[in-house]
Amino acid sequence: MSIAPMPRYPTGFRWGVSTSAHQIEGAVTADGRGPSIWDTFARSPGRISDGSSGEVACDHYHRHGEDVALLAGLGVSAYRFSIAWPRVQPTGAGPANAAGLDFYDRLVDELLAAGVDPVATLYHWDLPQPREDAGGWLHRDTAARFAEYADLTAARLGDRVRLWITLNEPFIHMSLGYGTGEHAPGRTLLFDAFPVAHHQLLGHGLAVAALRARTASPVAIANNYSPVRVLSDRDADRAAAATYEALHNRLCTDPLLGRGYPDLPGLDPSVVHPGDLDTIAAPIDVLGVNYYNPTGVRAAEEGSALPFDLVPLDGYPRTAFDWPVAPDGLHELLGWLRDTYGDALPPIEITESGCAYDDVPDADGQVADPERIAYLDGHLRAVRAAIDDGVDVRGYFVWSLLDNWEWAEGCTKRFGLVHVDYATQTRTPKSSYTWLRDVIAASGDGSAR
Ligand code: PNW
Repeated sequence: MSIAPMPRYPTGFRWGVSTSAHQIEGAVTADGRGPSIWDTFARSPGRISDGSSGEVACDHYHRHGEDVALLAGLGVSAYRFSIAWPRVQPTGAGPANAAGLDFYDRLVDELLAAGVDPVATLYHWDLPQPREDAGGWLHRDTAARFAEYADLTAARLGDRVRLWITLNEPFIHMSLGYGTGEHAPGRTLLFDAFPVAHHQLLGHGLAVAALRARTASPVAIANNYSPVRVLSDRDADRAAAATYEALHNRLCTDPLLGRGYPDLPGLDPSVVHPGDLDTIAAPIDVLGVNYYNPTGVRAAEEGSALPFDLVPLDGYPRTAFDWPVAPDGLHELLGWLRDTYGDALPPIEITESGCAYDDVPDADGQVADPERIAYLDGHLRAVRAAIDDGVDVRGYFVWSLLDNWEWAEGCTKRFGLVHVDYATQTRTPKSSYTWLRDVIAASGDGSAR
C-alpha cells in the first residue's frame, strides 16, 4: 500500500507499545499469585463472550524473553506494561511476595538490556479478590492499601522503571466494572459507583507520595478520553452531551489538575473528605492519554436509567469492535485538553491508541493488516498536527504489542502488532509491525520543535 511519508516528530519523542498484566501474562497461580476480580468474573457464566479466561492468555509469564526480543526488533524506545497487584500482594495487603516481584525485576532488567525504557502501570484493573471481598474500590480503605502496594513495588523497581503510571483509566474501571457491570467485578450501581472513582483517585494521590519517596522517575496517570459529539442543537441533546463530557472526560481529570469534581447530578459528595482534593491534586509529571474514538451523545429516552444515550457516529470506517476510526477525534481531543486546562496541563504522552481487526495468517503464515497501518498512520498524523498547534505531546504508545485477552471480549478482538495463535502461542509480526518499525527507524533523527 502506498502512504505518504510520515511527518517528523520532536527529538526525544517516545515511541512505545502497551500491554497489561492480566491480558497477556497467564500463569495465574504461579509463584504465589493470588486471585483477582478478573479470575472470578471470567468463571461466572456468560460474562466473557467466548467463555475464555486470562488463565493462559499469551503465556507472557513464561515467554517474556521472546516478547522482549519482539520489542527490540520493533525499535521502540519504551514499553508500557502493568504490574499485577495480586502477584505482589496475593491478598491485597501485607508484606510483598518476593517471588511475584522477581518476575518484574527480571522483565525490567531484560528491557534495559534491550535498550527499551520500562514504563510500569501499577493498576490495570486486576484488583486482588480479597480486597474486593472487603468492599473493593467502594471502600475508602482500598486507597490506602493501594499506596502500600505502590510503596512495596517501588522499593524493588524504583531505581529502574523510567516512568510510573499509577492507574489505568479509572473512569472506564468505575463505569464498566461498577456502573454497568460489563467488566469485573460486575456491579451495576450506575451513578452510585462514584465512590469508585473517588477512592481510585485518592489511591492515586497517596501512591504519588509513596512513589516520590522511592524514585526520582516521573509519575503519571493514564486516563481514557473520548471527544463528545452532540447530534443536534436541541437543548436537551446539548445538556446530555455536557453531562457525558463531564463524566467521561472531566470526572477523573478536573480533580487531578486542582479543580475539584465537575458538577454532575447524582454524585454523593459525602465520600469526599476534607483534604482529599489536595491529596488527589499532587503534581504529576505527565498525563497519559488513552484514545480510541469519539462518542456521539443525545438526550435519553423518557424513563431511561441514565441522562444520556450513546449513539453510533456515521461517516467513519469501523474496526472489528465497531468503533469508528476517527483520527480527527485525537486532534480535537488534544486541543480540548489544552484549551480546557491551560497551564495546569502537564506534558502528554499518548499511552494507548490502537484498533482491533479480524487478522488471520494467510497460507504462507503472513498476516497483512493494512487497516491497522492506515489507523496508525492517521493517528500519528493527528498527533503531529496537535504538536504543530502547540500541544506538548511527548510520546505515542500503540495498544498493543500482542493480540491479547480483551476482557469481556475474551480472545475475539485482536489489537496486536503481533498476531498470537492461542493454540500454539506462535507469535507472527503483522505487516503493521514492519511498517511501524520503519516509521520509528526513519524518525530516529527527529527534528527540533
Ligand atoms: C482500554 N470503552 O479499555 C484498556 O486500557 C485496555 O486494557 C483495552 O484492551 C483497550 O482499551 C481496548 O479495549 C477500554 O468502552 C475499554 O470506552 C472500553 C472502553 C475504552 C477503553
